[in-house]
Amino acid sequence: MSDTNPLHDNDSGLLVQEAKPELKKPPLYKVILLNDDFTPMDFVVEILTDFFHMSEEKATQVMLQVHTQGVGVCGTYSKDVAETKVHIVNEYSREHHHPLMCAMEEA
Ligand code: TYC
Repeated sequence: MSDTNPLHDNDSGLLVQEAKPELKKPPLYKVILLNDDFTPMDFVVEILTDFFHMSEEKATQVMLQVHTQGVGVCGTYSKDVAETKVHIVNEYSREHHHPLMCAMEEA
């Protein structure tokens, strides 16, 4: 009976290395907001509704989480999307003269 195992090269008897499947998924990143003493609460809620598509209620919850715990998660994204969100939010805050800080960390 002939050998049909793809790991065996039937002519030479040498093993043929199969390509390993690529198992690793690209990492995801959490976009986070940091608390400060100066940014108005309404402005933070506006950021969360407008840039992270949260309802007013969810945005208020997340804003209060940041206000009381120091940090809160706006969402989880691919690296490119997270970098863009961080950039846009920080630019928008600077334009409005608020010290709000948005950052990202690997999920
Ligand atoms: N601590 C701010 C205040 O009392 C409100 C605030 C919430 C600021 C969340 C930043 O990411 C933040 N006005």
